Order: sequence, then C-alpha cells, then structure tokens
Amino acid sequence: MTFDIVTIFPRMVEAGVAEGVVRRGIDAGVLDVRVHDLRDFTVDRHRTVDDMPYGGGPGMVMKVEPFVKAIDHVKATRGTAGAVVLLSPQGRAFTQREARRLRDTGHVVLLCGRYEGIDERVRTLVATEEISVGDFVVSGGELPALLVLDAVSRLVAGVVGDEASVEADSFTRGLLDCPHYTRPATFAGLAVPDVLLSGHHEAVRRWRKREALARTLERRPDLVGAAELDDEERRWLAEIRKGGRTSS
Ligand code: 9D3
Repeated sequence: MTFDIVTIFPRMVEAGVAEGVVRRGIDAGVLDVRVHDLRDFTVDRHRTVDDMPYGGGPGMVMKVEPFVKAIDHVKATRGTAGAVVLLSPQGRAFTQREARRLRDTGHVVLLCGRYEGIDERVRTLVATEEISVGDFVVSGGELPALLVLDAVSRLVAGVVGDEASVEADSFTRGLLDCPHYTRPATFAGLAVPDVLLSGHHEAVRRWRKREALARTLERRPDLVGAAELDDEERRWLAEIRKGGRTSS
C-alpha cells in the first residue's frame, strides 16, 4: 500500500511515520510512505504557500499552484493514486468503513491544509474527496492525516501481526470492546470479575460478549442499530432493554 502526504510541516508528519504500526509496516515491506514538503513545489524566493483572501477578511488562504505541482510530481514519480484526499473540517466523516475503502484503493494521497482555508480550486482540480476526522477543531491537516494513515495501515495485511485482533476490533463488527483485566486479582479494593478467574471458557466468552453489548448500549446507543448482531446478542439486547438479567 502506497501513501503520499503533502504538508508544510514534513517533520511533524515524519515523526508519526517513524514510530508504531506504520513504521512496522514499512519495515515489513508492505507499506510505502513518502512525505512531501509543499514548499518544494513553489517557485518564488520566499517559497510562498499562502496569500490574502479575495473579497477580504481575516487570515490567509493556501494557494492552488503548489498543490497542483505536488500532485503532478506524485503522479510522475509514484503513479496515479486511487484517492486524493483533502483533510478538511468540511469533509465527510472518517469511519472504519472509509478506512477499509481507502485501503482497497491501494494508493492514497493525503493533502494537509493550514491557515484559514484552502483555495477552492484545490478541491475541484486536485482532490477526489474531502475527509474530516471529527466535529472538533485542530490547527491543520497533519494530525488528521496521521490518524487516517494509522487507521488505514493497520488494515493492510502484514502490518498488524495478529489478523484476528484487527478482525475482532471495535467497529469492525460495530460494537465497543468488553472490559479487560490483568494481575493483580484485586487492586485498590477492586476485584476482577469472578467469571474471568473461573477457567470456564464458555462462560468467559458469553460474559465478554454481553459486556460489550451492554457497554455499547450504555455509551453509544447510536451504534447498536447498525451493528451486526448474532441471535445470542439480539436475545440479550431485548432482555437488557426490558431491564432484565438472565442466566444465559
Ligand atoms: C480558524 C479557522 N476556522 C474558521 C471558521 C476554520 C478552520 C480552518 C482550518 C478550522 C480548522 C482548520 C484546520 N483543520 C483541518 O485542517 C482539519 C480538521 C479539523 O479541524 N477537524 C476535523 N478534521 C479535520 S481534517 C483537517
């Protein structure tokens, strides 16, 4: 899987590429990540990437030409990407489904913005889509790009050692994870639930599954409608909603 990331803060992005899951994928030879300094695609002495907004108003707007030159360079040296993503607060919300879709394209370009905004022609001429990482404000597209890079990379075969853990992930099935415990069995007066110490594998499996469902219902009821529930979970859901507790 190939990524190209265009930014005015290449060192900030390189720092995220040099560690963790992305680093491991690069070392394993299944990820190819290049970071491009947007200023390398300017032609003036000051390497200018922004300018005053037409129509007036506060702040600066990122210029279109450096982005066009950057994407021409990526095409010429790295091939045509399956998706050219502009990270922006105006984008469609990034989800696990979007991560899988981007993974399936095989080559993603991530364009990071700064300042008040980006010349609209970057959207029309360069980007094929626009993605937001959530309803909060950050100062630029670099952290969002690293977030997308991480989420997509861990879906690439060979990046995360344990494929089963990727498959079991929260959101792959649409439910939150169950609680986890390790030693000591009691800490600060808080005991690990008995069932986890029982050695009763079937009871443990059921407990985890039910806790995951109860927790999702409690914290993220919006997820339950879209989750892929099996018969057991549908039965529990009906019970939990009635306020009931049963043995199975
Ligand atoms: C202070 C400027 N704001 C005035 C209305 C608009 C604004 C412009 C640029 C707000 C944030 C940014 C920088 N953010 C991103 O580039 C960004 C982002 C985000 O802020 N939230 C969620 N996802 C993303 S993806 C890129």
